[in-house]
Amino acid sequence: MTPYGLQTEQRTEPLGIGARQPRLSWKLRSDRPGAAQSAYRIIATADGETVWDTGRRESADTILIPWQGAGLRSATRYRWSVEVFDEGGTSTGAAETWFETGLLEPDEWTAVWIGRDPVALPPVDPPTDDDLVSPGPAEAALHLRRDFDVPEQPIRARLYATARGVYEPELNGERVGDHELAPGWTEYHHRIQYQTYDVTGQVRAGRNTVAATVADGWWSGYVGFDPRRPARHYGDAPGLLAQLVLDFADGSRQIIATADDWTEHDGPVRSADLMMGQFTDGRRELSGPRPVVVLDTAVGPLTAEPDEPIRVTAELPAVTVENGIADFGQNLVGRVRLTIRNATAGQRITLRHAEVLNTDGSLYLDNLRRAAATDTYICAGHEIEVFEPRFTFHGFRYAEVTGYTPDPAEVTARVLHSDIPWTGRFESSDPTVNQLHANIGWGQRGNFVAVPTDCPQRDERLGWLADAQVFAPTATRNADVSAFFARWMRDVVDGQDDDGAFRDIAPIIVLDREGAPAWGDAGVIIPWLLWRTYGDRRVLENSFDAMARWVDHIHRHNPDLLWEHRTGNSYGDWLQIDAETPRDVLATAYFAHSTRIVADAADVLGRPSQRFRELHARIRDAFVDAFVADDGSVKGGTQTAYLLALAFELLPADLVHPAVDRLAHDIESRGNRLTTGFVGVSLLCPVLAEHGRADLAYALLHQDEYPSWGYSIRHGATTIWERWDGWTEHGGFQSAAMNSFNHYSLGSVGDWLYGRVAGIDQTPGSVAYSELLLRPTPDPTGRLTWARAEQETARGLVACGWSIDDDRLTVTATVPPGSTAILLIPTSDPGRVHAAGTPGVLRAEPSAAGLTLRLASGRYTFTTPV
Ligand code: RAM
Repeated sequence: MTPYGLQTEQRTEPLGIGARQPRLSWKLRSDRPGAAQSAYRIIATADGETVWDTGRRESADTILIPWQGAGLRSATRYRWSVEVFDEGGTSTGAAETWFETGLLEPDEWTAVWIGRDPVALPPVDPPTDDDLVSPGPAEAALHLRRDFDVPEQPIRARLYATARGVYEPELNGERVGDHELAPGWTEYHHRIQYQTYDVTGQVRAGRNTVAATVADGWWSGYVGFDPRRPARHYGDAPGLLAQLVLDFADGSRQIIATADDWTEHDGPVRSADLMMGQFTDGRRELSGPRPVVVLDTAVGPLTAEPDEPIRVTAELPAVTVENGIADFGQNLVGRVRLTIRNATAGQRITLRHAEVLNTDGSLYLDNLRRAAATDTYICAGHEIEVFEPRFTFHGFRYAEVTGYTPDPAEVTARVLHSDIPWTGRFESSDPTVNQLHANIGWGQRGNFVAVPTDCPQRDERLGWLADAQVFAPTATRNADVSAFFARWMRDVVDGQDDDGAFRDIAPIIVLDREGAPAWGDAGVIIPWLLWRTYGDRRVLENSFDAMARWVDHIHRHNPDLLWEHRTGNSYGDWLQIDAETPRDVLATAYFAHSTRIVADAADVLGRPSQRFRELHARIRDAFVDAFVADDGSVKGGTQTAYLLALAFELLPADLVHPAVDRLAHDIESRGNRLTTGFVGVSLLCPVLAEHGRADLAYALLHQDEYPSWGYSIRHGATTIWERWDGWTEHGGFQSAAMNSFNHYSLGSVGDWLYGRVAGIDQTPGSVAYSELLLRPTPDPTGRLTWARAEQETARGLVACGWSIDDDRLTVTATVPPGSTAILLIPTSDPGRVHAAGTPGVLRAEPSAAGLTLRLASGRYTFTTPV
């Protein structure tokens, strides 16, 4: 049994953390059935000295163990190792890793914010209106720099930096780090993240130059659908804060920090905006120098970046370039890199981006609304020049290149997103189901850009809460989103208003109103999900008061327990198909759901839960009294009305079956078609499968008539569409006013692909997959003949899958050390499963549904007649 995947604060080897009591985790692997950790020993060192030694601790814990060593020092590299002891008490392996602290004390920042003096900006050579695609007075990106001398090469050099805007640092003309669009987007009024870069190899003896280019980004550019750039959302102009710390062999230290002795310039980047695009004049040298202005003396609410930054994670070469349009074969998020040969100086090349094409082969741009998504490059006239905009991003599959005819091999799409470690894999025998899974994954990549966004292409790209909460369970399957969501939860909590209302979006810009049912509820649902999935108690603790305040807020304004008042901009089951679920039904169901979660969270945290338990029981009663008839029908009668009542366990036991039958009848009477919108769809297949109708869940999965996932795939979708009818044979494109082809919400079925099709889930009381519930579900329609999934969970690798071959069912399962599993093998002949005597099988119980096995950790294969 060996430890691997060591993490500090849910990250691998993080540079520059801010936590004073970081939490340490490791995973375990073993081929031996029943392997489990009985004890561990952590030893941590800094500068060669031991700062923490737990000794041998009798404990099975492997997740998020809080630091209890010596108080952490700033800017210090800590190494730690863990040795693990198996269930027999034998030491079986060790592994080591490191983390490094950032600047832990605010007074360690000597840097001040600097920016451009608007008066000093010479009126020469501003871009003409014709040059600029963005309306409004876009300004050239700031270039800020300072020369400095060092006597010798430092033994250690770190750059701590951030921007109001988005920035890219440089040392001696070379790029520093691999962050994109740093510092990302947070609720800037509460917090701006700084980044830490190891630049030891980039500083040399003698003269050096530290510099950064800063563009508007989320700080002062266009964000959301409010074209307010001139008014700016956070501040008038971008700025930089940077501190380069050099340590020399003799123990001395030199600090070069942003101050009034830096200079300001503008260079090739004439304008850059996340929505509008970037205009670069390759002919331009740096202007200036001009003096900088100190923006203000306060350092501001800085925090260390707690999760992985945005990075370029993949490159996709163009599949074809026809009529000037490059097709990358995949709707993605990022930007184009173009290699240009033998251009003339002043030659103008324009790139426009689109997700889909019109029938005449031209770019379909209407759905971008005000996002110009256009990059322009004026060539310098070199033999070879490479253009890639750095301070913008687009959602696109196609890029139209005008002004130059590129070689397809020299047009590349560079994919960028928050670099959440990819941890999941799902595969099946059906290419359409695999394509659906791929589309869901691409939707996740493209919309996890600093915050979880609704869409990446139009003038919106906001952190919509409902989208995030319906998709979050799927997101946790595909990737380790623990640190990503924990960070965003701070924005959600910071956004809560004085009355206790969460909002529709976080960070808050453009919309400043109370959250709607299923939207605001994300503030309760996501911390609970992070606890359940990752065992992250801290995020639950940090969110709990806000969670309780949300439920109290709804209760206070709805004393009769039906959530009818203060529902914000109640969106209902957003983008459903001709099946309006009554808003009070949806809202009250969510009120009950959130209240129960708050009660459960209170129990976990050892806080009083009784008040919430009672409230939950009363909301349930009120729901049934108001909306449920004696025959099991639920007001509105929509699929989503039934799904909410069933998923949130609001119905009396005797009405569950009648309600399931009504739900099934509605689906069947439409020819196995769904009507669900964002809210209902996340519950659809899971509820059907849970209530014995896996046949219908699979029928919906395989449906390829409108509306269905299969329909979009049959029409070429490579991401999940915002709307079932984004494009239809009967109606063409939906209204361009709201028609994204890359929205993850309707992709929330991904959770069910892992959870039920392949079969990886956990029992209700399990935390971080401590007790697996493995329920591989062969396809009653017969279309799938096998499916399997793998997930790198917080404890280690979990896998489950099944295949049917010649009337024999084979089920495979992997249970990591420290976990146990309940595996349900669906067979009519439980007696013929060769399970007895298999090492690791703790118990076997036949039932009508098949054979239930209780398993210790290990790898298993079982075969049985179907
Ligand atoms: C749209 C967004 C988002 C949704 C809201 C209600 O504008 O794209 O997906 O949550 O509306």
